[in-house]
Amino acid sequence: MMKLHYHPLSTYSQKTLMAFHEKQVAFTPELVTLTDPTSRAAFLKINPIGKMPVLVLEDGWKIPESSIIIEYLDSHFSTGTRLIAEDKDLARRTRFHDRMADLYVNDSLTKIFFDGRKPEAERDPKGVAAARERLELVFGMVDNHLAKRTWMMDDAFSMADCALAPCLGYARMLHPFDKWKHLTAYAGRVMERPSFAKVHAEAAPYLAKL
Ligand SMILES: N[C@@H](CCC(=O)N[C@@H](CS)C(=O)NCC(=O)O)C(=O)O
Repeated sequence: MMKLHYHPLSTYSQKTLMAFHEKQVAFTPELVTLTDPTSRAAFLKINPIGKMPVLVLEDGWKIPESSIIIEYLDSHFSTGTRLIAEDKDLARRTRFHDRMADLYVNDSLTKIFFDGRKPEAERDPKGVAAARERLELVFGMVDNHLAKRTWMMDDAFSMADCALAPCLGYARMLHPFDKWKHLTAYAGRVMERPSFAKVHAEAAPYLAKL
């Protein structure tokens, strides 16, 4: 069976886990703990860049990058939710929202999260301020986009939601978004989505130890 190398607290891992659950595709979980030297060394052999998740197929082929893993799942499994529309224009729009969530929401939150765990002297207040400014901008854009939509791609749950949903769990703690009503309502729908609920439950014991 294919193996997913990931950690339950990693947002990019959560994104692919949601896709696996949405598509009802089975996999063997391989936990990566980057703070553990043995686990880290083993993972670097799989992905020298050191970023999770990575999907390893039965024939040994390795697929890093969360969006590429989802592209693989969606094109090889017709079960469950279609995550990237067949229509080329809808697919392009899905990929655009996926990029927005990864590059501007996820990476901004990551900056804030890891900065907060550094000793005072090593912190980067300017970088964190820039990350918060970007989040303000993008949350406003997403809120406006969601005003008349259930999911990022209208009525169809997609890869764009798999990318955004895990970010919102962390945003609640790091950069609350209550002032954006449509985004807040969307976050409520996300919490009720079984694929997210499963990911959230798997992360909970690890989150409690942070
Ligand atoms: N573009 C990558 C980003 C993956 C990523 O940044 N993963 C984080 C965890 S959420 C990671 O592995 N960080 C470890 C590190 O940067 O050393 C993807 O979409 O998979």
